[in-house]
This record gives sequence, C-alpha cells and structure tokens, in this order.
Amino acid sequence: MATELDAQISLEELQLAARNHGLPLEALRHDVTPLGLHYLLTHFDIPFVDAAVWKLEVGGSVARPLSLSLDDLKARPAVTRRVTLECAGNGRALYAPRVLSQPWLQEAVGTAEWTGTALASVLDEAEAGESAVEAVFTGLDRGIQGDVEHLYERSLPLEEARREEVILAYAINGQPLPPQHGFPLRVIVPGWYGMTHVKWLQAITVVTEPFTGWQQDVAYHVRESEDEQGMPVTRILPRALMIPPGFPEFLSRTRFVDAGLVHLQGRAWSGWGAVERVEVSTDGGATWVDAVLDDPMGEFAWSAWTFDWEAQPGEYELSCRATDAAGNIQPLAADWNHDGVCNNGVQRVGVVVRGT
Ligand SMILES: Nc1nc2c(c(=O)[nH]1)N[C@H]1C(S)=C(S)[C@@H](COP(=O)(O)O)O[C@H]1N2
Ligand SMILES: [Mo]
Repeated sequence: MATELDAQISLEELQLAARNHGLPLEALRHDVTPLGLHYLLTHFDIPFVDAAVWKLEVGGSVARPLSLSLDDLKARPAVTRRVTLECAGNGRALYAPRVLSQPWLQEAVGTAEWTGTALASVLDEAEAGESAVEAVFTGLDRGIQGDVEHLYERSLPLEEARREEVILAYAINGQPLPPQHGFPLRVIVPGWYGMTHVKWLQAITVVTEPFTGWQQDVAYHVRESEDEQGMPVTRILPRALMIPPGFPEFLSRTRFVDAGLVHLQGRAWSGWGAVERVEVSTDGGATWVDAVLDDPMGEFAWSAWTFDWEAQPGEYELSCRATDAAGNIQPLAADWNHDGVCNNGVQRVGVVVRGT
C-alpha cells in the first residue's frame, strides 16, 4: 500500500499497534470473522475478571437498582446478532499530518455473532426515572488519557440505548467473551463505531444530565483543533474493502497477479443503512464500474461484493467505494481532523499484473 506518512512511525505508536491488531484483509473472505482475526482496540490494560464475584450494577436515576451476576444475565432471554464493528480511528495513519494514537491503516474491522440479552429489558426492569436522558456504561479499566485519569466510560441517549438491537453480550461466535473482547460482559450497539461498545462492563448508570466523561465529551469528535468542541462521532460511515488479490511482496505488500481474469472480492458496510452500491476503480479513482453486491448478512452486518477484472500486464492502483441507503458515498480522501477519526477515504491497493 502506498503510504502518505509525513514522518516515521514512533515507538509509542508501534507499542499501541503491537497491542491492538487489525483484521488481516485476506480474512475478509470469512462471512463471520473467526475469533482471533477480529480487530482489537484496548485503550488501557485488559482487566483480569473473576466471573464468580463479578456483578453488573444498574443504578442512578432508576426506581429499582439491579445487581446482576453473569448467571442472572444468561438466564434472561438470549439473542444472537451478526454485527460489523469498526473502530472510529480506522484509517488514522493515512491522514497527513498523522494524528498520534493507534495508527490504523484500514483494517480495524470485524464481523462477529454476538450473543447476549436485550439492554432495553434491563433498563425497563430498573425503571428509569422520568427525567432520565442517558445511560452511562462504565468499564473496569482505568487509565490516563488527555492528562485525565478515568475509567473507560461512554454514554448513549436513552432512546438509542433502548433500541431493540442493543445487547449486553457475554458470548462471541458461540464462545464466552475472551478477555480481550470484554469478558465477562460488554455492550453491543449495532451500527455505531467501536468506542460505544464498552467492554468489561461493571455498571450502567441512568443519568438526568448528559454525561461529560473524557471518552465522551473530549475524545471522539470531528474537529479541526483541540479548542473546538466539534461534532460527536456516532454511527459508522460507509466503507468498502477488497481482499488484496494475488500474493504480496513481504515488505511493501505490493500484490502480484497473472494477466487474465482476476476475481476481485470484498465487503462493504455502513451504520446509516444498507450499502446500496459498490464500485471498483482500476485507475486510481479516475473511473468507476459497478461491482456485484450481495444482500447484507444481517441488518447490521457487512455485504459481500465481487468484480471480475480483465487484467492486462502493467502496474495498477485498485480501489473500491461504497454508497449507503442514506446516500453517503465514500470520498477519495476524507477531510483531516484533529482526533484522526472517520477516515473512510477509499482503499488503494498497488498491483503488478505479470504477462503470461
Ligand atoms: N472498557 C473499554 N471498552 C472499550 C474500549 C476500551 O478501551 N475499554 N475500547 C473501545 C474501542 S475504541 C473500540 S474500537 C472497541 C473495540 O472492540 P474489540 O477490541 O472487541 O474489537 O471497544 C471499545 N470498548
Ligand atoms: Mo476504537
């Protein structure tokens, strides 16, 4: 992949990148991402949790506070959903100037089958007060970011938290959550960027004023500078990715294929409604041709797409772009922002086609 870095990757970025791995793009072949290939993003440390003593505390502005064990949660009606999860920072390392944080290229995505119980029924049982506006989700993990010490916490407006697709998940792909994905419990908010899906959940607190914790109020905003409040990051913008064709050169990852028919395939998703169109460019984004798009694999999961390319010998830059039901289309290059979020600029895959 052609890089647009303005400076060398630092050891601090490497330290983050080694802890938080992406989806190897060849794993886009799997409808459901096998455990271990799904991307990972953990801000601080992965907590060590003893499920025998762990409890979820549901409190704040509620008539009936609840304290639920893992067995209590598993005894409630269970639901399994296929959900495509993407980090809001996906694409960050491709912004120029680069923003110092987890340096994703475009691989911070995965689709899993999450099993849990509906959040709405837990909120109903606790009876949120009349003046309640948000639910705050508190993780067990503590750290310092932006010079502020805090537990990882995010909130959701109650009407979003009550949507039927939102679940408290204790299993992924039919197995208990592994430590890195939030054992014993996390929230899954289909359609929203990853930061909303709080892992290692210890408390849900219903509040009567909008939550102003660091991960909510300071981080995850689209803004040009630190002095601005900006727009909060919410749902996932459309993106299409292709499985890099052929085989790679070890260091540059440039692809090599033989001339002739090359069957390109990939996935596309959006948190703003189904993807309605995927197009492919073999000339660096100058011209576009429609790909064949499959039905989505679920209301909140990616769609597969394919494109038959009659490849002539030469050097190419392949791209793909998605358009969703809301009319959002991927830009060739997204506008830079201070937090390095929402970079859904199109993928560019360098390919050498060899004569036969
Ligand atoms: N408690 C807690 N929850 C968290 C995070 C975290 O650092 N702590 N990271 C968030 C971010 S930024 C993302 S993108 C997703 C990643 O989920 P995954 O690691 O299961 O893929 O978890 C979210 N939930
Ligand atoms: Mo993220």
